[in-house]
Amino acid sequence: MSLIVYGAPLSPFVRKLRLFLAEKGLDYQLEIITPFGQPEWYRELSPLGRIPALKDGDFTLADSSVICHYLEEKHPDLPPLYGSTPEQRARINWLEKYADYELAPLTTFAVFRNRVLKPTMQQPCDETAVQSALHDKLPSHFDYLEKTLGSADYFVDNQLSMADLAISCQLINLEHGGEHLDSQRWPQLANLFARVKARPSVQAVLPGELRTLAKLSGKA
Ligand SMILES: N[C@@H](CCC(=O)N[C@@H](CS)C(=O)NCC(=O)O)C(=O)O
Repeated sequence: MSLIVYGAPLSPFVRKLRLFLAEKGLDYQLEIITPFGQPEWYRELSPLGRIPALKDGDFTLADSSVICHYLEEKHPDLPPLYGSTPEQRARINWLEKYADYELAPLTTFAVFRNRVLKPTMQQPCDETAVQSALHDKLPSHFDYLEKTLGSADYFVDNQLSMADLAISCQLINLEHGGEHLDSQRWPQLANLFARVKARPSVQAVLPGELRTLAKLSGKA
């Protein structure tokens, strides 16, 4: 039976799961659930009401990282995205957590939410919070990531992993919020982001996201 992903395309956590599935070559159906005004039954799948959630036959699960770890273990025959040694796994888990818990509050919940989502809900954009995220908080995270990446093509042992996908997913929401990573200041990170964005897995979802974004902002 095919997998069902519940969520909405502009969420970085839903995107992370979709990229993971595409990179693994696993088929799935996307069933749209937005973060707001979810049906009551959705709480059975995602007790905190967050997206994404997954249905695999009778088995259901919430949280992008938990879901991806589950799928990684369930399909040991497919190319690993969480590394193949304890050291690689630990580095990848660290960087995924870094993206989800350090970058996301800034790129997604400050920049993207204020610039894109709030106006669609007739709420004012808190531009002070956006500017603070951009100028006071994000630069030190980008400095750390630039240094960690060094001259490698990918974050962990120079192979595509969840670390690259999770960080790129946050950078996509930054772009959806109308901002770009400064490639003069963080050239390695910008190159990695361009490399990940060019992958077929990302190209399969990004045009649809851009169309949704244009509709939300009244440009389509
Ligand atoms: N740790 C969760 C975070 C998921 C998350 O925060 N999703 C947001 C949308 S981007 C959401 O559903 N927010 C609704 C809420 O918190 O009520 C994961 O990785 O799946």
